[in-house]
Amino acid sequence: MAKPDYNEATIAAIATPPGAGGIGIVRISGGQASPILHQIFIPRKHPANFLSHRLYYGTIRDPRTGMTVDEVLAVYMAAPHTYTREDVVEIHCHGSFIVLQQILALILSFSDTRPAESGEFTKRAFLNGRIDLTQAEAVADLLSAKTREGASLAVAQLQGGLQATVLKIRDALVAVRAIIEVAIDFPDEDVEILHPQVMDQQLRDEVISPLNALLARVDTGKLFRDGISVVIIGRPNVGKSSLLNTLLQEERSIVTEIAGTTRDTIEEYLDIRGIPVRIVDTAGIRDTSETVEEIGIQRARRKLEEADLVLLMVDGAVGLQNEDQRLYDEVVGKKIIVVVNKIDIAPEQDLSPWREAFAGSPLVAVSAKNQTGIIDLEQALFEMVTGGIALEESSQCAPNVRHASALQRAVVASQQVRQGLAADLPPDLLAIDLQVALDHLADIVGETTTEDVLDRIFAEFCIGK
Ligand SMILES: Nc1nc2c(ncn2[C@@H]2O[C@H](COP(=O)(O)OP(=O)(O)OP(=O)(O)O)[C@@H](O)[C@H]2O)c(=O)[nH]1
Ligand SMILES: [Mg+2]
Repeated sequence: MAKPDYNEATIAAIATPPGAGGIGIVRISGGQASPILHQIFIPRKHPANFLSHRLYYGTIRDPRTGMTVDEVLAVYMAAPHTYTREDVVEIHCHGSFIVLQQILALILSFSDTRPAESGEFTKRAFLNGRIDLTQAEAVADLLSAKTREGASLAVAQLQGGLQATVLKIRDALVAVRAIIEVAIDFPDEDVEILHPQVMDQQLRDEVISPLNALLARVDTGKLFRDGISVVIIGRPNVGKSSLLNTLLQEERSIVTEIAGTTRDTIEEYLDIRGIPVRIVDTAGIRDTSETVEEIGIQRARRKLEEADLVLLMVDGAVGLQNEDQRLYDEVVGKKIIVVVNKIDIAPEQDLSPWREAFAGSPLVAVSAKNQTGIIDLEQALFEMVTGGIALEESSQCAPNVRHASALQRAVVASQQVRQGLAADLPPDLLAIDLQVALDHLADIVGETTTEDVLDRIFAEFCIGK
């Protein structure tokens, strides 16, 4: 991959989120960082030169008007021991959007300086070789993590967990390639250079099996990173909104004894044992001639289509209705948990009729009103989406979808090398498939990744990171 002329312009951006805050930070990276600091920052005590990685107290002043913009703390960090490996300056000012904008505008008024694109600081860290692509992706994952577990996965990857695993597999492939290259260079050698069984075993144990182990963790990664969408459906008045409120521990949805209370879909976010869950309360489904209610029911059905998991709620107090059965038949094929609600006033505590009606789906009895059975419900949900594997057991490496497709291709190519060995193919043909496998691994860490893929990855970042 050719390195673009990234180091030409100095970039600057506000690194803290919009809105008022105690402190706001403007960040500069590139060759102009230090000269700009010298021109706009007046330290309280005048050092001849800023020492690297020291915080200085002073004011930001517009050199053309002499106007003071803010009292700040400023730090100059000399390359290469910085986030981007370029000279970096950070100005910590008061967290006022106006002040931040003024300081940024002042910086951008210097020549060879431009606003940073989204993720551009991290992109420079990657292009300048401080981090690999999996680590750059981990930065984005960390910033958007919705649960502690999601964040811990991202941190492990940021610290090179995935990179180290991939590079170890690559070393094993390189070792196999070295033997094949000797065989190519000395075709007439009497001694047998290729030991097909040994190489086959090496490929199986040190390449394909660890690649498959990584692939097995893709779903776990996706689950804890992206989360799932859960929809509560059921007849009117069974207690769907009450369940939403209980799960959220807040009176989010309106609850009344009138059937048809919820008209629109209501979406909220939950953390269920580390899984980010988007939960949707819907209008009770029934035949109705009422226009607003009918639109609400259509929306409920649409949400149902997008859902990863359905909580089908039934009313334990009134018993099984034909409509419950019809709804179940409608969603069958999806991940379903049947929630028997109002167990506190159910005439019958025996759940077997319900189990019979909804055989094949886990069933939990709750009282949304009294908040009982909720832990069981969360447990059933967790088991259904994780298959019961906790995050710790599934290790700290969790490839994303981009990694997964490269890993998959590397497995296919490595299998082809094994088949070639079995068929006694000449070493130069074996070398071709080996190279394909190596290229896919290089793609994961970002050595051969194309510009448009990089652009897509960094476009997902926020400005200032
Ligand atoms: N005894 C008892 N009553 C409950 C329970 N859950 C809900 N209710 C009551 O049932 C009625 C309907 O509750 P909602 O949560 O509004 O039901 P819904 O399914 O959202 O109803 P719609 O929005 O009309 O579809 C209210 O009077 C609740 O207080 C429960 O676990 N036990
Ligand atoms: Mg409701």
